[in-house]
Amino acid sequence: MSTIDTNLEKLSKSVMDGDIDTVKFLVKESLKNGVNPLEIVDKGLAKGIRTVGERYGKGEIFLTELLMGAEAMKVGMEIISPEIKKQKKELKKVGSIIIGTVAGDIHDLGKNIVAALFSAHGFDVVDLGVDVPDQKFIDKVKEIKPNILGLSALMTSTIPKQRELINLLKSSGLRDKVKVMIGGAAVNEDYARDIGADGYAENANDAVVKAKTLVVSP
Ligand code: B12
Repeated sequence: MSTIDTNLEKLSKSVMDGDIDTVKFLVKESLKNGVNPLEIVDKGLAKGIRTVGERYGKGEIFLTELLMGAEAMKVGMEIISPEIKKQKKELKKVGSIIIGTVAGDIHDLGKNIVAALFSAHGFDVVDLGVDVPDQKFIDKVKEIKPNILGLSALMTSTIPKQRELINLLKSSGLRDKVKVMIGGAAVNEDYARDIGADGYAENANDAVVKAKTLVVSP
């Protein structure tokens, strides 16, 4: 295993341990070694938090440990997000997106990665944050007229909001004015099709690729 892979492995373990100082150190070290920021997220931070989630789901760890892991991931992301945004792939504006986590849901680690990558690829990004009330999404779509509305939801209890929002766009006369993309660990391609979303993506990279096709072929 190379030093880079060893560091990413250690990074993932540090997220699992909620060891913020080591996370900070290893993220900076990996960046210094020229590792792509997205690889640091994927093989280090996100891998760690996914394992924490699995253990929490199986009842192997407590909520405090889940919180500590999430905090460690957040601190790592605070260092990496500006680096992702720096990787501007295109100079001209590609399109615009409003993104947010639906009402009742405060998960934002993944949504923030998606937002950072959209920004790096030349999209204007308006991030409404977490626990966003339905009406706020609608008002912002009216105001900003983005190409895409991105809805993140991580829990089985909050994914119905994505369907509700699509219905609300319809009843507000906005459905044909904006493409809707959905994401989050609890949803998939079939669900996206079922609720009438225009796109689903499993990760930030796919999200940007998919969004670009939606913007060029409306
Ligand atoms: C970290 C975490 C937390 C953190 C959140 C911190 C934060 N700032 O986000 C904390 C500790 C606060 C938390 C709280 C809770 N959590 Co939590 N959490 C997680 C965990 C472990 C990881 C989520 C994560 O960040 N993943 C890493 C990122 C990189 O991946 P991602 O979010 O999937 O995002 C990627 C893709 O999905 C996609 N994507 C994401 N959004 C979007 C949007 C668009 C438009 C697109 C195109 C793509 C896209 O791209 C992203 C990047 O690749 C998950 C486990 C899991 N498997 O998801 C549980 C999990 C989601 N949580 C869960 C639960 C139950 C809770 C709590 C209710 C716990 C409690 N008892 O209080 C609370 C909920 C509070 C609330 N009202 O929202 C459950 C949900 C179960 C379910 N099926 O409903 C899970 C699955 C854990 C479990 N196994 O039980 N949680």
